[in-house]
Amino acid sequence: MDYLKKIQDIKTLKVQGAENIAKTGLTILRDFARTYKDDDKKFMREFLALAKNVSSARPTEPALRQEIFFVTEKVKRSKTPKKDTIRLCSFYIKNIMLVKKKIALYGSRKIRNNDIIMTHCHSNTVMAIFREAKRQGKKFSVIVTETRPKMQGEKTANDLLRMRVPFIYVVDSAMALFMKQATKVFVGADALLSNGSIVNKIGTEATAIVAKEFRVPVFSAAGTHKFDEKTIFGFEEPIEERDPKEIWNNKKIKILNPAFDITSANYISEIITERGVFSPNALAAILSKEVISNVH
Ligand code: RUB
Repeated sequence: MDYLKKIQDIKTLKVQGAENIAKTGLTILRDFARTYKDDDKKFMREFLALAKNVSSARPTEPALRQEIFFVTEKVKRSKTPKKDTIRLCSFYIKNIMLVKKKIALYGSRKIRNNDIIMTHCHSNTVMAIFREAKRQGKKFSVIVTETRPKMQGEKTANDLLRMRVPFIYVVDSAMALFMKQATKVFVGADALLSNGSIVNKIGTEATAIVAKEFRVPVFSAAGTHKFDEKTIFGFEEPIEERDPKEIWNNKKIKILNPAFDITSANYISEIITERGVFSPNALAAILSKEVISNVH
């Protein structure tokens, strides 16, 4: 496997969405251990360097960082590091799938017949909820925003086509217009913060503010491994700044291209996790308390 190419795929969004990114990160480490031929000491050195490299491939991805941290901390203390890397990575990859399955079930309970659900970007977790609701025979439709500049809305549209869920596809700037028809908003999240905010694709904040204005409830679907513990201790979640060329290849003007924005807890009705459905503030309090009791 070409590890640098795989890391590059994460950086260039060939691999997209927090869940896929975390799974790919773990797969890189697992395959590295599977094919490594030298002794354990050398393995450990190269493994830790690779893990660091993978972990920082997308700055706004606590799930990726967290999963890799779980593995590296255990491997550092292991007597059979190669074997344990393979075992741990496989375990966490499976766990990510299990988390998604539970969220799909809980999230599907929020969907009613005739719902018109707006979604932004492409979230594997939201797609799993839609798939489950469809499997249960619920009749709903979706409003998909195109999600400039990388048009992840196209991925959402293609998934919905395959699922045979009816949808319309609109430009991002039509979001407020179509919000008047929506009954719910479903989005994913890249990071959950200690103050109850979520970090998700740029445009999520505006969508949630407009939804509140029209009294449309906003649900974010995310595993608790996306909780960024560092935010409890005052660290800010880094917001990834991407290449301006993704928007317009024009060196004469200053173009800013933040990939994500932060939506305050005020604009989110509930967060759907594998441990249940919570108000953003309740979830942040529960997860923060767990971290704090481990630290002190
Ligand atoms: C993707 C994005 C998704 C979240 C959640 O951004 O913002 O909504 O990552 O996805 P990008 P998932 O395309 O820049 O990675 O539910 O799949 O974890």
